[in-house]
Amino acid sequence: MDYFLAKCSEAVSKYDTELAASLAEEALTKGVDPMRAIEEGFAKGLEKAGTLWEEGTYFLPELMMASEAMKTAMAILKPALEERSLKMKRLGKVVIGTVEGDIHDIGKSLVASMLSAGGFDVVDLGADVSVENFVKAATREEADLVCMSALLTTTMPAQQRIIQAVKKAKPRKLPRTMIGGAPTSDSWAAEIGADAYAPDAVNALNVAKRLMSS
Ligand code: B12
Repeated sequence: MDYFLAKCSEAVSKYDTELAASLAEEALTKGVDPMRAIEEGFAKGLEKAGTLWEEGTYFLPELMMASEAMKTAMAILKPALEERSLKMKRLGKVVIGTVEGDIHDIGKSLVASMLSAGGFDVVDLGADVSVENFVKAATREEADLVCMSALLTTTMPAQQRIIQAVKKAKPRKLPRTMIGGAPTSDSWAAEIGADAYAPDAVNALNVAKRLMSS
């Protein structure tokens, strides 16, 4: 298993999209937990590609190709995650997106998949989502929870603007709010009035469940 997960990681870090796709298919036929294949396999490869980029070994095109390999694998595994979700008790409705000015969507998509696999109905707004579109979707969907991802220090303040705008819009049902993304933290959540922060997809599901029951 560890060898298989290491191969998944390497396919992404060496930006081999074809191999990543065939390993994702293999994970399905072998019955590997799709979330495990993503978190302990493919995502580790992206982390490695990120480190190589930070060191100056990789350039942006290589990092983008590694991201594509990761996304291809995730797309193949997604139906298996959704199938698992259908069997679960519904926990609430989530609106999720990456904030405006920020195109990093891999972590956000992972959180969306995890929440969906855990029994939430998830409306994924994508990346670079304006404050206005977050508010519109939260109101339209009567969301229980609004989740905001930011990967850049320069885009973190948009999380605060969204929280304020959602409150100001006074939707019929005021949703709870959860933030995440590498530069964010518990203390940032407290500072901007978010109900919660989670460091990764697994914790995001646990925290979201807790928010729904409190
Ligand atoms: C892949 C990547 C890219 C890809 C993105 C592809 C895509 N479609 O997403 C590309 C190449 C396009 C890219 C572009 C840029 N990037 Co970039 N990128 C990364 C990298 C290497 C990995 C991010 C990633 O996907 N990680 C894997 C996922 C699974 O992890 P994650 O995103 O952290 O998500 C997890 C948690 O944070 C959490 N989480 C995430 N969202 C949410 C939301 C909620 C609600 C919750 C609860 C939890 C949660 O759960 C996730 C799963 O466990 C990071 C470095 C790093 N180590 O983070 C830099 C990084 C984020 N990028 C960086 C930069 C500077 C840029 C660019 C400005 C570069 C440039 N000069 O053009 C542009 C930005 C463009 C823009 N306007 O957004 C910097 C940001 C620095 C900063 N602090 O501001 C980083 C940190 C690299 C660095 N050290 O310099 N990037």
